[in-house]
Amino acid sequence: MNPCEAYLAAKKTVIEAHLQQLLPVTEPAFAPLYKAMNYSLLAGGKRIRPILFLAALEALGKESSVYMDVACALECVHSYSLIHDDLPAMDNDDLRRGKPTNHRVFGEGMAILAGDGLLTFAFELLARQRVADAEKIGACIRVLAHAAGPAGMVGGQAYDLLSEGHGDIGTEGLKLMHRGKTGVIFEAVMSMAGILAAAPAAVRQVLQVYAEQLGLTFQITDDILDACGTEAELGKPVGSDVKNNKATYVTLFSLDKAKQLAQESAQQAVAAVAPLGASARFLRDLPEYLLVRVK
Ligand code: GRG
Repeated sequence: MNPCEAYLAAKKTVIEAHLQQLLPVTEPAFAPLYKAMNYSLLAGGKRIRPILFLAALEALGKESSVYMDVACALECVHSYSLIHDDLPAMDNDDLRRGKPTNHRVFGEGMAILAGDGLLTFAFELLARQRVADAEKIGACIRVLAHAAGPAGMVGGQAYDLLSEGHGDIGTEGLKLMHRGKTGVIFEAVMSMAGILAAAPAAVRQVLQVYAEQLGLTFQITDDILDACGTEAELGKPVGSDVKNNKATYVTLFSLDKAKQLAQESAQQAVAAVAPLGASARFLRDLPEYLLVRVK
């Protein structure tokens, strides 16, 4: 295991330990809802958003372990988005992370509510933490709400929904959709770390550029994996983009060009965090790790 993989594994373990105890059943009558929420929240996944958040804090010289609630709020938002994305009215998927999707296990109504519950609970987690002062956490709440909402993830998802079956949204349309669905949350993650660490403007700009380029690497490699990966590797059906006539970096460009673009964005992400020095080692190693998955 190289240092990047070791860091990912160690952080995934602490994040999952924290997630385990976040949503205990306090009202027996609501137990089915909590079961559905915990089913998706604890179903594995890379935990890349909370890991990035903790790594950014550490790169800025901060103790990250005190911000576990904030880190896990990011994963709650992510879990909600996956539950809703899999619904019959959206992608209508049966498998996620190698397990039946939430609505396949608990029914459509409960899956919608599990997503609603996780999204709302994420903001409760942020609002009730007592580590950061009110001004900083207020700023984090604004950043995450903006990124997850209509100007960000929900907007990107709506654009995706409306463009379904039209593989012809063009490069600009593809960028808009990907940035909305994925990129802005990566940007919010890094921005929140910058806020909590009280980083100077120049450092926040470094984090912003890193997030943009890493988000791009992540999106392009995800498109490549959908075209070339296996269901066993990814825990979800592959080839769905082509099947649904969805525009991707592979369909709009070519496999080779997509790989080249992923390489370029990864290089730019690495270059962006160079000024942060040794404490940013994981942030520097991560883009290459994402690329290895599609080599
Ligand atoms: C329903 C409002 C709403 C939004 C859904 C995030 C999203 C928007 C949809 C998920 C579908 C998808 C493939 C989006 C592209 C981003 C992406 C690769 C998500 C999967 O994230 P990973 O790879 O998943 O981090 P794991 O399973 O590792 O947590």
